[in-house]
Amino acid sequence: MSTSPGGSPLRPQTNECRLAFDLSGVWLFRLGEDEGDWSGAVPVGVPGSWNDQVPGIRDEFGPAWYERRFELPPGVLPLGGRDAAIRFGSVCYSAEVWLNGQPLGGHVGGHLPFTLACSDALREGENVLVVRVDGRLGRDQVPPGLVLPANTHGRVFHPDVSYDFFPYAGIHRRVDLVVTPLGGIHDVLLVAAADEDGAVVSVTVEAGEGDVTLALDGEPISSPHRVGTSALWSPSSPRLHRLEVELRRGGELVDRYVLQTGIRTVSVAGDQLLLNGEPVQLRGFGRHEDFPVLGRGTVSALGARDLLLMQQTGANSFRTAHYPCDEETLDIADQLGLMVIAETPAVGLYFADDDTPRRQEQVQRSLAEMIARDRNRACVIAWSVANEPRMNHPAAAAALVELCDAARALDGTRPAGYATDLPEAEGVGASDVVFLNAYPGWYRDPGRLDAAGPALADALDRVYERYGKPVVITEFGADALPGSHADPPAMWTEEYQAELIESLLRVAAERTFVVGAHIWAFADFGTAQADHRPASVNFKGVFTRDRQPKLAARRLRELWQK
Ligand code: GCB
Repeated sequence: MSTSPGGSPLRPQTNECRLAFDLSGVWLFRLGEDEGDWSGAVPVGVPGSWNDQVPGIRDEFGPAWYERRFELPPGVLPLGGRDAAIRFGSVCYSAEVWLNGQPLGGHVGGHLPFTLACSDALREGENVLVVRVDGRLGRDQVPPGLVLPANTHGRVFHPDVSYDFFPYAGIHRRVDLVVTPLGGIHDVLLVAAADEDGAVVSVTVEAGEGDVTLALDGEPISSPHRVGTSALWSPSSPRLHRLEVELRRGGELVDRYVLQTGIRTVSVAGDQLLLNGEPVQLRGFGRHEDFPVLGRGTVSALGARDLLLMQQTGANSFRTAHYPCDEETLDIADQLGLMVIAETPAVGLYFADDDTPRRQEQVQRSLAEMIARDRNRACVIAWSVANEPRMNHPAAAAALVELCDAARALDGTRPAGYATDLPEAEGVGASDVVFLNAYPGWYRDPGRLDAAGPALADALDRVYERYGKPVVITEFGADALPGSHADPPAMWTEEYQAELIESLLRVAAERTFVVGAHIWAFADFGTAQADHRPASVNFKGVFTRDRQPKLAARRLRELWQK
């Protein structure tokens, strides 16, 4: 896992004991193998990918150098009984970091936070933070790039990725200087067990020496603690609570951490998915983090727009395809009551080369980092350990079973599984809920709106017959070029997309074991170049890349709002 002062996975926050000082803003940027001279550097925005921000370097993946100069807020130095660290929300793909010339360490893998201790490097006056970011593709990476054709889904992209989104590089999320008390609160875990009268909440705190006290919404509590049904989190009542943890030594307050969270349970019973013991149906989308200019850089305005549009459309859930999403987006999901399937960055896995062991180790690390980050999230109701792994190798099934087992070992309170386009392959039974990706009427029987429904029905019934488990259709859909129309509907038009989605949703609704349907995708998104991706965009969005509705969005509103 990430290096940090004591390795705490807690998200930074500011209160009388802790400081999170946002270093986002304008940084200096240059491409180059070595740090060299900064005279040719240009200003760039962080968070943000560099590819669509700096003209002319779309297909450059580094190494690149970032620099940020900052002065400390008052009272940071001398640190005294405190530790300082720099926390990065996500750097794609790997990072090495220096503060005032001192190496702090690094991290491999995007979409997840890492924290590097920097107490000895901080100084009064100007501090110089330098980050080397390497976004070059590689077969030992997750997701893998430069994959030989035998190990891909048969599509050729430039740049050479085997997955269907642009491999944006850069500092993609917030960067914070974090100051925390030495021997303070290291981790907090809240687990709920629901029954007819509400839930029993157990809070586990890992902290240095001293007395730990808990308060829920301002009232002192001890663990375990009972709450009534009205306290539970659900899409119709996304109640959030404020859990305050305090650590005192000799009566003195040493540390305080506030966890804003919902209380709810998720389980699988027979062919149903239960939230707080009640069957629940997921309606929603797969969502990429993608926007013009920003690339994969996250801003909370976009997270808010997306999730509010989802809710307005009548959706109650989404999958963070194909990597863990930004923490602020999860804050918004918690507040709106949207249920989230959180996915690792493991898209395009295959098992046929010497790089496989290193790649799998990286998946395991990302899975552990994602669960450490998100396990207190009410909105996160399931883990997806991978998307569409290639299953044509004898080692594949065991590797997927191992990943699902690892997710359950790290967090026994949520179902785990992986999204598959090969539901008959060995290993699919390792999923608690079968996550099925299927493209009838598009990749299969293209242009055949009449054939799509029966094909999906057949696929679903076979999956259920084989596994007897609940099924979420994690992907289905069609590309629609915005403004493109045809009567009768034809592929790539808004009519075709809307008709296909409507007919497949009908097939899903006829089956009680289908506990969810997520349309691919929420919005159009940037891809690498390919003959099936006009203008390097995947047009399966129900909203355009700038978040305007296509016909399908309006149709969904009618269907889902009922
Ligand atoms: C899939 C992939 C997704 C693609 C989608 C498509 O099966 O999981 O990453 O974007 O198909 O549109 O081809």
